[in-house]
Amino acid sequence: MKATAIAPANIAFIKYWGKKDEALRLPLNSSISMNLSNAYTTTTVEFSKAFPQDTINVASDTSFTTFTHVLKNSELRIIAHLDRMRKLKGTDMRARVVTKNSFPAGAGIASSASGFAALTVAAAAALDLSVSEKELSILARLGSGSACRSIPDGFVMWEEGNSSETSYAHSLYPPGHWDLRDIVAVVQSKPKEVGSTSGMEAARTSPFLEARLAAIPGRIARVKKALEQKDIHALGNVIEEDCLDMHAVMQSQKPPLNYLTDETREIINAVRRWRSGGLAVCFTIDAGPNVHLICEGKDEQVISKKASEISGVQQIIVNKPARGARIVTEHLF
Ligand code: 2P0
Repeated sequence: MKATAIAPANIAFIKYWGKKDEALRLPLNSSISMNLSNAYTTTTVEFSKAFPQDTINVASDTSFTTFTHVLKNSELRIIAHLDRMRKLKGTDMRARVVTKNSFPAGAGIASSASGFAALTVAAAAALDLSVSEKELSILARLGSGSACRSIPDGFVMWEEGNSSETSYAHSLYPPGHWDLRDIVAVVQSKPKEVGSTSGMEAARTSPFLEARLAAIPGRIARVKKALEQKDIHALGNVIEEDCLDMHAVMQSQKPPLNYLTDETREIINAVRRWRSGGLAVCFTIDAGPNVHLICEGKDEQVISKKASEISGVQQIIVNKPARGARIVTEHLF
């Protein structure tokens, strides 16, 4: 009753910010993302009648560190997710979970998408549940919304739906469809003060929310067309528009939420300069100050070099489009 899964983080081209049902994690809008090859979580889950309680460990390269009280919230979310999986199987067996991220803790890359996708797939296999990709995506969504997008391969669309059964992600294109890059310019590695779950609870207090939601269907169509035609300029226009609108919503919420720093703005300005100079690159930013630079594979080296030369950029992580969550044979314990 032991299984291990690996799942990628993903970067959203059309963002998820705000829920129409907090408990079911039903989003206010559909979103589109790309799975990331160099930012993933590996998770081993074992269920046994012999375990008196659930134990959750985060593996680092040299040791296993049990979650401390600081991470109590994450631990409770993980146990609630194990409860969901147990209920499906009709068992009360406790679990041992060991999880490890490919990216350093606090690299500023959200780990809830890759984390809950890997946990879902590993737990389903360990319990020998027979579930489809769609059902895995729905289950992952209940753990963390964006995790549903880390289940299918490559370029992925999360259909908002209007019930738990209709809100799930599916692949638009496999990873090999378009040789894109997401070059993450890390400017801050400390954990964010306001997490996405609590941050987006106030989305409805922004006067700009309705305007953004009204624009989403048109943007979804534009991203789909840009992906189909592999048009980096069209893709860049729409993803920057949606990213800046999401941050306008965040900044006009009550209380306001500002994730952008001087370093973030400096990189945005640099991207605009590079583009004026003829480079095909655009930016997108999640709930944190780090900037994701989206470009085609042929421009990876020049853009990575330029980004690493900006003062304040501590680290560069280069990602290609990746497969979704999958079972692997090598266990963490
Ligand atoms: C996204 N984010 O679409 C957006 C962009 C953050 C900014 O999905 O409450 O951690 O667990 O469903 O999945 C982060 O949201 O929130 C997120 P929950 P989640 O990638």
